[in-house]
Amino acid sequence: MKAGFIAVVGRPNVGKSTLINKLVDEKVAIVSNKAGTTRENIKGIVNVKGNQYIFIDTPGIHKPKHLLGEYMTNSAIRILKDVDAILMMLDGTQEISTGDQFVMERVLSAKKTPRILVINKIDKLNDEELENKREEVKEKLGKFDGIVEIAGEYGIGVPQLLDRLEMFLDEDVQYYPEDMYTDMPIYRIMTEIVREKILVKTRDEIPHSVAIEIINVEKRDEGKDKFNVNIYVERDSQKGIIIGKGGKMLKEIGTEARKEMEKLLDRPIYLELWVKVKSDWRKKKPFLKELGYFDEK
Ligand SMILES: Nc1nc2c(ncn2[C@@H]2O[C@H](COP(=O)(O)OP(=O)(O)OP(=O)(O)O)[C@@H](O)[C@H]2O)c(=O)[nH]1
Ligand SMILES: [Mg+2]
Repeated sequence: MKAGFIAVVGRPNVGKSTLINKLVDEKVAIVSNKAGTTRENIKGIVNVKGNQYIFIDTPGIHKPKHLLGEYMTNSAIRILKDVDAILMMLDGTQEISTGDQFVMERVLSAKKTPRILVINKIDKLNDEELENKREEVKEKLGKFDGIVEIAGEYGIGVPQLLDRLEMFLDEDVQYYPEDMYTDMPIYRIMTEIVREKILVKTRDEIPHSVAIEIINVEKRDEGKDKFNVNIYVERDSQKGIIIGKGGKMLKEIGTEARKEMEKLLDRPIYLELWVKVKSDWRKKKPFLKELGYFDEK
């Protein structure tokens, strides 16, 4: 078997996690239309034609405003030197920004790592727009070992991407068993599911101010296991928004999250959600560590 590690990096919201899920054909990473969805590195393992591709989804690289943001951006940058190839992703529907150029500088500084530029969301571009994008890439970005055009959400260009990456894999190795598609612990995936429901249903600063923690699991021989889960927000006003009028919002979040968790676990569960205020938790290292954010992944 041939195998290798491939980092997927880019600005927030360009579609990194969507591509990883498509490649793995499982939902390993949560996705939303809000920038800053992914908070840590997540492996998505793909086995095809005797090749093992270990993709590493990373948080969108941005200028951090707090300790959590610093951890997020550093998680992406830290692994660039340790992988066999880097995919730097652009949102093809947007002009190349200083944010993209900042990502590129980081990618170029991992001098020895091969790098492929991925233009994503081409489903939204016509031929002329795509041609203009190619020109813009030539003008504004540095040298890459290849350019691949995809629409990750629809799988367009994905087989070609895998073919393009084959040459970067190492011979005669296999890093993970063939039935393993991620290194995310199942409880971590469960907390991410709750976070995704909140991300999708709320706006403004709420999505960024939320953290999820499983506090306790009551195992019951007869009947369903009960998961007690805390939703942390930074202020009282945010608590009110998450709970909603008469508890409506929290109920919706709970129902949607539970259904997805049950699918993941393949059994019915009870899910009890509690909303707690932890002021400025994104700036507090001990609490971030408790949430698992300062592990080297
Ligand atoms: N039209 C179109 N939209 C896409 C495509 N891929 C992703 N998207 C959308 O882009 C948005 C962001 O997707 P994510 O996968 O969460 O982006 P990300 O790069 O992981 O974002 P962060 O985790 O915040 O860094 C979502 O609304 C996706 O549905 C695509 O190929 N075509
Ligand atoms: Mg993401």
